[in-house]
Amino acid sequence: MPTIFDSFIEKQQAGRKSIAVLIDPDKVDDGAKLQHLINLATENLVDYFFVGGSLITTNNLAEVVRQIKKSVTIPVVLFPGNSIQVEPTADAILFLSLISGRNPELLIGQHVIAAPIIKNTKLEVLPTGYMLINSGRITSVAYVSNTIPLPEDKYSLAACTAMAGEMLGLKLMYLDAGSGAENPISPRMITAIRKAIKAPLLVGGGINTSHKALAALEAGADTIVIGNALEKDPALLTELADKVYEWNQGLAKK
Ligand code: 1GP
Repeated sequence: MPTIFDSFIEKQQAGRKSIAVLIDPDKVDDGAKLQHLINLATENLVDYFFVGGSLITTNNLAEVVRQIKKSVTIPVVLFPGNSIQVEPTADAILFLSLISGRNPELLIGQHVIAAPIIKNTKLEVLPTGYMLINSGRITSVAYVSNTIPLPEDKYSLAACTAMAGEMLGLKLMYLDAGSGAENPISPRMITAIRKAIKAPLLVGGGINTSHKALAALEAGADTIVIGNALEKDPALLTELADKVYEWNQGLAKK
């Protein structure tokens, strides 16, 4: 049976772009709101749900995963902010190493704590290089992770960071400007990293218009991750999905 990693590779090899909807359990305060988003994601043939956040205060991670899984077959991938965000009923976990930072806890420390717990689950482990790129102001993830994001105009530094992550065996690369970022990651930065590595490239943070989504795809992103904007305007998902669909049909202006 193909794994979730296989699905990233297959899409990448076919030149198909994908969408991941990020659900921050702290921001879905009621089941109806979450259900609306789940239904929209299904209608729009979204590829993945990512679930997690820098800080979860509501203790509802398991409930969010349960509600998604009972409604749809879209894979649920954990996007953990720390080692306690391991929910065995999800399908996979982004095993994130925060390679843009120099906080050993997020390079290897939390992983040691989480490894034996994950080992006892059926979660598919997706070794992922996680790179924070400066977006103009301090984001929650930069603050909570106690790391300095890569400067947004240091293309070579970012490319070498991604390259090193890939050489260390990381299978996916996730470039993040941080949830609700003022500015998404620039196309120039995405292209610099795209040229440096072969791994599927996930890009998120501050993508709140279809124009920004398309710019990220054109620059070389394989998967765009959308969270914050949908919490405010779930209907935006249809617009974004249309762009990805057009791209995948070869209709998008290049
Ligand atoms: C954040 O990349 C994700 O870690 C998504 O960002 O919430 O800004 O869409 P947004």
